[in-house]
Amino acid sequence: MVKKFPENFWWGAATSGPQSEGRFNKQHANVFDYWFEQSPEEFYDQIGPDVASNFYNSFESDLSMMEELSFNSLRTSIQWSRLIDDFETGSVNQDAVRFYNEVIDTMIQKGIRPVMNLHHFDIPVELYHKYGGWESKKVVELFVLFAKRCFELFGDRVKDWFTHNEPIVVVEGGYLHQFHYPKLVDGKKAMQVAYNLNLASAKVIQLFKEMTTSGDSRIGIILNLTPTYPATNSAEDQQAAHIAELFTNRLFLDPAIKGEFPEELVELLKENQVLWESTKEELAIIKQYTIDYLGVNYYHPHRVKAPDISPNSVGEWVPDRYYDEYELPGRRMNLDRGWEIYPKAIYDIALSIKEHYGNIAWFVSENGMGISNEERYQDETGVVNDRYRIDFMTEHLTYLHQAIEEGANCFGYHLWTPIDCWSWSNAYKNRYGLISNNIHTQIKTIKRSGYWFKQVAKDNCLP
Ligand code: BGP
Repeated sequence: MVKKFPENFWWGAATSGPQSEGRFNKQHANVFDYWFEQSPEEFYDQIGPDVASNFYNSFESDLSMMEELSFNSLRTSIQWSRLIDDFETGSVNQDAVRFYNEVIDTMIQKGIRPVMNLHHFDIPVELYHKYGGWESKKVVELFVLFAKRCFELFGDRVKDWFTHNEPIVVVEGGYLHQFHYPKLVDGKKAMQVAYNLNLASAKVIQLFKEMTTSGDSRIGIILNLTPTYPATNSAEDQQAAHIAELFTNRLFLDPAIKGEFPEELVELLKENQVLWESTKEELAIIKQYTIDYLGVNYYHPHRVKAPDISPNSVGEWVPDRYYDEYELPGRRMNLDRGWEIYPKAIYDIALSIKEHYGNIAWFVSENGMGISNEERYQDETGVVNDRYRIDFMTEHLTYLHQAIEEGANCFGYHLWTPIDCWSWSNAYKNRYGLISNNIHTQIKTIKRSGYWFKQVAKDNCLP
């Protein structure tokens, strides 16, 4: 059977400012720029974000390659630390305005819909040092000011906006598991950061609604959803999965779509004295200003079992005390990234959005496979023969197609990522692109998966 996708389906890919642009002409450092300056040895091969994939200098030819691959849309982000000169007044940097204007205009000229995100793990480090970053409500206000500048400057041409990418990663990486700056383990701070990120998103949506008069502009949030599967059907394992689901997915999904935090989660945080500080006025904003549509990043499932040690044990309170990770015997793994490959989860996500979240419009905003040493798969002409990535996309898209046939309201698929790019502390270890990037010469070459993607996007159909 031919697997045709809905009309006007978004075909394209996602990247972010901090991972693609490079630090050229950037006045301020974000937390990752700073972390690399302080401790380059903590980054794979000691490669930092200085050049990234050189998008700042080569966006025209990069976008031409994406046009060649039949992209009709591309998501990237505007860097707060590039656009704004003075965070308190919101004065803008003219070079950055010129750069983002040119990028947006070039995308439109090439028939590539610009999809813009505002925060992709890249808070300016100055705001961390001065105010404690996302722990502070002052920073929430400054983020709204940054968003205001973005809407004023680019809102005439950019119709698709997102407030955050994967905010739970800021919480987990920065405040629970130490893989993002500031690398703390502090449950109380983590929960305040989670609340403030939700508040920031709602406040930006409020501003957007006040500023936008035309009906064709939309705003949402991008969440990485990791469906949680219990190891067994025992009541204990199911309860562990239920709590994991509250923390990893519903902490952001419920306020974004339903305008409120799950009651059970709030109770649990209260009992443990780690509930965030909120006001009635803020909660009213979160209630009223929910998203128009949702971006879902999906990479891997989450499998859990009841914890070996009692959740009531002493020590720093962290959400992980309610569940242990569980390795399903025989699971398929991408060993390079250490993530399980489980395409059916994309179907489960789609049906869960349909059943529990009012079938809100959504798209796959990231999905992808990071592989190291891809040079080993180059053929004699230098093209990376990445059959595994084609299989990966085929399997995920097949499940997505099935869900759409069953009524899922999904309007697009973006792969992570168009061109191999810099990836946080893993730097250039794992490659995800449809286009390879030689990091020494910055020469870019379409991979076999790129040609495959081109055909799929053109036909709006799986082969
Ligand atoms: C997502 C992020 C991206 C990207 C991707 C790949 O979580 O939104 O920025 O990095 O994951 O993951 P990684 O780079 O960690 O391999």
